[in-house]
Amino acid sequence: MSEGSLLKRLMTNKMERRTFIKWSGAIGVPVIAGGVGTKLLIDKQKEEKVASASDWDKVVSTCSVNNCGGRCVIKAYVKDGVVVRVATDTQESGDPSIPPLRACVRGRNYRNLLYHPDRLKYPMKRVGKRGEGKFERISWEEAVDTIASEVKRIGDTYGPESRYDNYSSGQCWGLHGGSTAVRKLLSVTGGFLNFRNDYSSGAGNVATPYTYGTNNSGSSFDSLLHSKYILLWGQNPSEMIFSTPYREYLLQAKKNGAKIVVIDPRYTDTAITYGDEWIPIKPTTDNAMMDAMGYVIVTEKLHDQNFLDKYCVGFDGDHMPEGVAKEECLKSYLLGEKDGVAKTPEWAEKICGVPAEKIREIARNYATIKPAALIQGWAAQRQAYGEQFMRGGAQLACLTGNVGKLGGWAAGTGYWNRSNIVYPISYENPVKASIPCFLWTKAVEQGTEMTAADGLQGTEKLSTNIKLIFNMAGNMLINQHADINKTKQLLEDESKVEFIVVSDLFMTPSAKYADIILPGTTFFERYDIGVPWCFGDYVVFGDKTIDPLYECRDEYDVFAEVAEKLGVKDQYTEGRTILDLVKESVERTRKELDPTFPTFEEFRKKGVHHFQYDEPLVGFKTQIDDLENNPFETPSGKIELFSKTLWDLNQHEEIPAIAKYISSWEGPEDPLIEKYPLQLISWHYKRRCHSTYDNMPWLEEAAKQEMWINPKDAEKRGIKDGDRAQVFNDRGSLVIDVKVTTRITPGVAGIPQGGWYSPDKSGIDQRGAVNVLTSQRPTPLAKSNPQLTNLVEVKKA
Ligand SMILES: Nc1nc2c(c(=O)[nH]1)N[C@H]1C(S)=C(S)[C@@H](COP(=O)(O)OP(=O)(O)OC[C@H]3O[C@@H](n4cnc5c(=O)[nH]c(N)nc54)[C@H](O)[C@@H]3O)O[C@H]1N2
Ligand SMILES: Nc1nc2c(c(=O)[nH]1)N[C@H]1C(S)=C(S)[C@@H](COP(=O)(O)OP(=O)(O)OC[C@H]3O[C@@H](n4cnc5c(=O)[nH]c(N)nc54)[C@H](O)[C@@H]3O)O[C@H]1N2
Ligand SMILES: [Mo]
Repeated sequence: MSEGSLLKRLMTNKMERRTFIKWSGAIGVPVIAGGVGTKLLIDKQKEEKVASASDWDKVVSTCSVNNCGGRCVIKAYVKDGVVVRVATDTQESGDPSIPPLRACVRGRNYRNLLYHPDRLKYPMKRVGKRGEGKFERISWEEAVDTIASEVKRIGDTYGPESRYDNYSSGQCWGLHGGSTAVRKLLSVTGGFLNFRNDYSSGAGNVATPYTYGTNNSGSSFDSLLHSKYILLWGQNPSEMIFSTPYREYLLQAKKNGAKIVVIDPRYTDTAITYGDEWIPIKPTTDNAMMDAMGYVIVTEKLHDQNFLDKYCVGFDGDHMPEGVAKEECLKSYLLGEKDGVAKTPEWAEKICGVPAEKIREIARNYATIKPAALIQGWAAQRQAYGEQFMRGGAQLACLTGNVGKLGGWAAGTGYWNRSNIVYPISYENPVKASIPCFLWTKAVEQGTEMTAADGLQGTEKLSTNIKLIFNMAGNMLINQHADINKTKQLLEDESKVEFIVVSDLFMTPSAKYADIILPGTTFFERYDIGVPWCFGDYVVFGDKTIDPLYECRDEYDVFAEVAEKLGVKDQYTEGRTILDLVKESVERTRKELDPTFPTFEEFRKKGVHHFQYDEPLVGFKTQIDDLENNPFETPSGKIELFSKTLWDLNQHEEIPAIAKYISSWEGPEDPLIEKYPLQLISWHYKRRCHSTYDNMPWLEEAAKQEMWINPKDAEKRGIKDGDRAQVFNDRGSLVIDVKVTTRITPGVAGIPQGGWYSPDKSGIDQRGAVNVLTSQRPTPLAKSNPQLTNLVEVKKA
């Protein structure tokens, strides 16, 4: 089928879903779309003829820039302008230092994304009440005109602080997503209210630097080949992709004989695949176990006193900052010298549920089997007191002297960048004010009342509440932010936010709250460069595989037209197209950063560029090797187990100077547990990237949207495996299928995050959109999202 006839059929809107699926499987290689069972698939494969090179015209290397930590190679097989097949990187180099950049189940689904019959096809404007979901097709001209006039009107009426680009991560690992584009536009037309931080590791991002002076703790994953003991604390790389090659290194580490222990309320795919042991724990209580491990390590004299003396502030009374009493030190806290509570394993067991003897064993192993890597996931810091979790892990790494050592790991949040390229779009926002990203709803409601205590920076007061929101490739307006019901009410009031622009590929729950919807392109339909997360030492070329379908357009180009209407096109584009941006990035990277970086054409042909590093990156090695010349970036120049800066905030109950267990609201010790007896967590599911791909039946088959609860909790409620259940608290209610399984700790319910909010007439969500149950109360220090701290009750639906 030629591109022309495909487009024609897609555009007539007459193609039924079934016809479409049939068609999309018609060329050469089997394609699986909605509702095809595995058995059927196998039978079908037998019948298919083997694909051969004559079935396609070219193979193009490209890359998604969604917000998952991996960045894999996608090979698109194109025939007559149609992507007929996708494959991935299968190159087995035999060199464990360069594992192949293989796509996961989501990556193998990308053709279903590109040709999904529900793609947004043209710009639309809202015609019903906001949130009602009624829209009318408009021309691009009207869309551009409306946006230009609203950007101007709202800026003129309320000032630039009224304009906001919401956190959104659907396109954030490339050069030119919608957010980058709109921020440039707003910058050259007066500015916009900034946000800081993210929803991923927000508490950790702020907390870890109080210990280490930076968030760049941790080491590159190839260093695990040297580890003898690996503690994956709330980390689940089998499902949650942090880095594409991570799992290969973990596997290799296991083969090398490293013992791997997983601490998680769920018996995860990671625990099954790599774990020698699974330690179930109650959510929000990790710091109790950490404290008890510290107690064991110190009382059994397994701690590295030399390391603590030389590199750290605050371990014992002899190493305290001036002006602070000796008994405020970490050791004194662990031994209970001041509060009378020794942080024994028996003390911790009552809180976190991990048997005291097991805590002892893990503490001893972690302190004696060296080098040992304690790697922390981020879910346990998406909790009410998430700051403590991140600093608590770092504290253990220091007690055992595992920092700065090959095969060790400094714990903490753990970023590091090994894939430096030049980002060609830069802008200077004339507005200096910024809010923590999680508090955007507060800035809509009470922006002018916000103060430094709410994390407002760059100004003492905001002159206005948020009045205009751009939400580019994100589902944060509704789905991914906490407390959906509260947010809905806020956005439905058209006198508050006066204008909302959403760009997306689908009519998501957030898109329904738009005033103007822009139909975006997928990565197949544009040029880009994909950059991996933490420690990824490569970049992937994002080749434009086909022209945009329907009337879909890149945000960069749309805002260029808006800029033209506002008379600032040159400032906005600086004369560059998207292709120019990619070329500029390549050329400037070669010139400014890495002369071995390929030329544009070479990069395009190779698809991937690996940066060369002679050895693994070991976090803080330079400081540990030579502290005098390389102090830590903390006020004292040392690792601050005790932070004088935090101490001086004088909020010791919720923001202590040393990391410690704080009994959490909506945790197991909150009296509210009488009414809502289950702790509800969510996790990042293998079948989605957040909410992205929730509408893909093929992936639903790979991993279904369902809630895990333990047989003990199910039995009490008369719930059987496969039943539908209602989950509720004071904030909301949802209905979801239940998986009854011993893979989750009793007292805990788990729902994979990212299901699309789908309320029935009475407002009860039918898809398991977990954020109808979550809270907007921020963490104390970072003002970040505690979206995993929730108490709920469950009943049979
Ligand atoms: N309860 C709970 N809530 C959470 C979390 C949790 O663990 N639990 N996790 C939080 C975290 S860590 C994060 S990062 C956020 C993520 O939240 P978001 O940043 O909102 O991420 P997504 O839900 O993936 O939304 C991305 C949107 O971009 C669209 N999109 C994808 N590709 C493109 C493209 O090329 N062009 C355009 N125009 N659109 C595109 C997708 O269709 C999707 O609607 O959620 C947070 N929310
Ligand atoms: N497949 C896939 N990969 C992704 C993403 C995705 O949506 N899908 N999203 C990406 C993004 S933006 C992010 S920020 C990261 C998220 O990375 P993380 O935040 O690390 O991932 P999660 O899956 O939320 O949580 C990891 C594990 O922590 C467990 N956990 C939950 N609460 C607690 C607790 O209180 N204590 C302990 N010890 N464990 C707990 C969960 O059961 C889960 O198995 O993943 C990235 N990778
Ligand atoms: Mo995230």
